[in-house]
Amino acid sequence: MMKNADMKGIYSALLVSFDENGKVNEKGLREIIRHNIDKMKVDGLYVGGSTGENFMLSTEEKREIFRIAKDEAKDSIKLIAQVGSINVYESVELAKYATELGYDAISAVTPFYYKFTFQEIKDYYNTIINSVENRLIIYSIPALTGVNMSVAQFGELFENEKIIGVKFTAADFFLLERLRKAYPDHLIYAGFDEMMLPAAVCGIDGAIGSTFNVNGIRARQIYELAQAGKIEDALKIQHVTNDLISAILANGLYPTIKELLKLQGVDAGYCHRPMASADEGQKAVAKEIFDNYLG
Ligand code: MN9
Repeated sequence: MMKNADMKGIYSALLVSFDENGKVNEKGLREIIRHNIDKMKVDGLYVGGSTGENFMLSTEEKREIFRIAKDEAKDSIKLIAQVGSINVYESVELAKYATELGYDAISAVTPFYYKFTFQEIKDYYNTIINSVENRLIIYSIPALTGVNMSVAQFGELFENEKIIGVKFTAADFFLLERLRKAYPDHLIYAGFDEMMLPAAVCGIDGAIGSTFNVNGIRARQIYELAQAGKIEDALKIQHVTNDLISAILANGLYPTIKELLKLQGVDAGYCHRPMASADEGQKAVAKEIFDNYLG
């Protein structure tokens, strides 16, 4: 059996509920976590990612979110803590904290903004994971970070046996296929929910997505049907899913998912400025989206 196979599955990239002033709304955050566990039936949560509006938060707020998520989920599902930051010392602190809390793995986005060399990126990953007794999943999202790594460079990172996989948030299926063939024992998670089926055909081990907070049941169906080789059935569900995702993206990704949660009684709160929360027009569209796809 594949090493680290315990980490396979469907993970929601956890949204965070904020109050109007950008403070974490603990009650709301707990409700989002419960909704994911009880209603979306996900295998795990990816805490502190893009969807968690993480890169706008202080270290203290990131710690608070890790603590609340673990306290609410306990050991009922898998938990991955995204600790990446362009301050590697902050990442180390967060990696230690998440490990103490009992997170099943940590993850770190490729360091962004400055054009770091690959040697610098490698130093960053080894520094983070070698500071803790845990495992690390690379978070690759070139569209937001500008960092593109080759098959060989992933291989250099995977030389550290504590680096167990990658969250692959890209539309590059040639690269995905090459990684799958080259590293059959590493975990590859699809990061774009709208491309889960083609990624599943390439042999992913799971998926991590924002839309699973509201569409987790369909996401699992796509994944499981694809794994069973039932591609046509999976495609039908991907089509409906992508009608939903297209509508969400056109109305504003995170604000709309928060409104869709609120329509189900989950106190998903505000977005964190400078990200704007849904206005009245977006709320009305969210209601239509809900009625069309989730009601
Ligand atoms: O975690 C998410 N990536 C970002 C992965 O939000 C940047 C995806 O789930 C996308 O939100 C989703 C919509 O494009 O696929």
